[in-house]
Amino acid sequence: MQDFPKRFTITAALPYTNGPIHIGHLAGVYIPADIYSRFQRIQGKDVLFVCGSDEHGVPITLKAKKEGISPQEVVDKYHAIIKKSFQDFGISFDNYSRTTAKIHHETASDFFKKLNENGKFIEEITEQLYDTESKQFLADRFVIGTCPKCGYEESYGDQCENCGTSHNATDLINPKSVLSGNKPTLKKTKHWFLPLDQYEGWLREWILEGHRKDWKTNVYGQCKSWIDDGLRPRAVTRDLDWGIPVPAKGAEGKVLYVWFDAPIGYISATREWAKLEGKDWEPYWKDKDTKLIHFIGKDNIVFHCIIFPSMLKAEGNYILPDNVPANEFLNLEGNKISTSKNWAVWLNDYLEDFPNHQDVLRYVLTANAPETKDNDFTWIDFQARNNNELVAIFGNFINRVVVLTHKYYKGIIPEPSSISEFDKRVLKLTNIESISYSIEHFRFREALTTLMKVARKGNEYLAEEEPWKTIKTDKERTQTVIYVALQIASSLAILCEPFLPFTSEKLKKMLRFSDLDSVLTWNDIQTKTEFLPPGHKIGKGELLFSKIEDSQVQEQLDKLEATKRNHYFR
Ligand code: B3M
Ligand code: ZN
Repeated sequence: MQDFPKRFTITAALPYTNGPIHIGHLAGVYIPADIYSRFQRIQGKDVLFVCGSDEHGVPITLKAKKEGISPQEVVDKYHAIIKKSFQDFGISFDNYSRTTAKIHHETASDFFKKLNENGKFIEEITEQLYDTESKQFLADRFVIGTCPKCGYEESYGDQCENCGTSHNATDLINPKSVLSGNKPTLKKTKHWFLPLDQYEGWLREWILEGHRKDWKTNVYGQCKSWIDDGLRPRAVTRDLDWGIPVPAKGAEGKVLYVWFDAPIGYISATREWAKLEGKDWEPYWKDKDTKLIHFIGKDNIVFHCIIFPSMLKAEGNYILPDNVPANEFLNLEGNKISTSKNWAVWLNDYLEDFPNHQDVLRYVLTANAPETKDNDFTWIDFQARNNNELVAIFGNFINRVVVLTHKYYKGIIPEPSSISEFDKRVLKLTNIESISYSIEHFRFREALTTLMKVARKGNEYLAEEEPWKTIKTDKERTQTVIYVALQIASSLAILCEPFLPFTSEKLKKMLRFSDLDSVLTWNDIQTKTEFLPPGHKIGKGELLFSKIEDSQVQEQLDKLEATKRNHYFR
């Protein structure tokens, strides 16, 4: 086994706690992160996979205002819903924390203090946008205006959702208060700035020279464009009352910018986990033998590739991300997913309509993942992939093997007579190197396609060998064929774990892996061709997947139509 890296710290973007999560979140961030984490774990790597709720920032405040409740009530409500959705879908976090946790407030405060004490900030009184009617400074999502880089007219104060650029609110052309609709005035206030311009040379070397080959082209390209445009100091404090109080003199009434505290949330989640587990958190963030990987959506690239690494660099003791495999966006039935327009498939709703169908969604979202470009989720495609791939190929193959084993051999693996060259080739077809390679390079769609090829081969093998016919004419050959097919079924049980954990679990139970002398691992697939020995008894078959009917698809389409009538064209 490889020695490097010694361990993995894998993070998935902290979701804003202002609503439940939807398929776009799952497809872009959490499924890829989970596949990667599960894959590294089953290879015996030391993996820490963390996430948590992002509970500060303007989106929360706005939601609280809208619902007439306090920000704390908002985050308590959605933290519980989001946490449950992740559990329901088998996202295997080692810790799911939250940024209102005490340990996070301490960690983020200490981080700020250290940078402040070491002179890493510029303190400056500048003019900021102010809403005289609401008596409030306007930063981040409190203000929209035209993006100075791309001309998009609804850019937020801190970031343009269209081109991904991050800017200062005062850079917006024609700014407008989200609270009153008024044109803001300017008012003087003091803030702490991280002088990103001082990190430009270093960023250029670290990213543009150091990661030209291994970072995804979309990620690399965005970083290059921002660095080439020139970086400027960015305020890391805000005049708001919801957030982590700025631990400095003269900072009363100010809080840390949400994008300053949120990524530190990865560190707090690690510390919280270590405390619970009685472990040391520091190697996961400070040891050079640790690979740090951030899974995010494309709108978070600037924060994870430029700002957070600059903060880590300023602190001085931390490792930097080895890779930031950001995905593009998933659309729904041809339109951009939108929380405010309710144009989404919410995970909690999905499970009500499709109970126990977690793996189906995981499958479809991986097969259709927006890895290199935006992609579209449609219910017709969902149904087709379930019925034509999961049911007709994977499920059908497993079902046939299990049923035939029971029918001909009372569920006991038969002794193969002679294994032909053809059988040997079939047994070698698990393509594990190729699946591993794809996962290691964050190409999860490709990995899943290869996995399905194994199931397809299994199906074809049975169709060609026709054991249901040979049982009458050639008993010995039939034994070999069923034996070989059972080995393929076993390798599928292991190989599908990162992608379809619930199916893997069911299949392992069906094949009674727990009765084997030793635990089968991912690496066994590489080195062995026999996983279930002759004489091993398997359990009763149960259907892994079931057909999705036209009426179920229609129901979902009707729901979306209703949403369109209610919100979309308003
Ligand atoms: N909450 C943005 C988002 O949900 C933000 C991610 C934080 S990761 C440190 O898109
Ligand atoms: Zn823009």
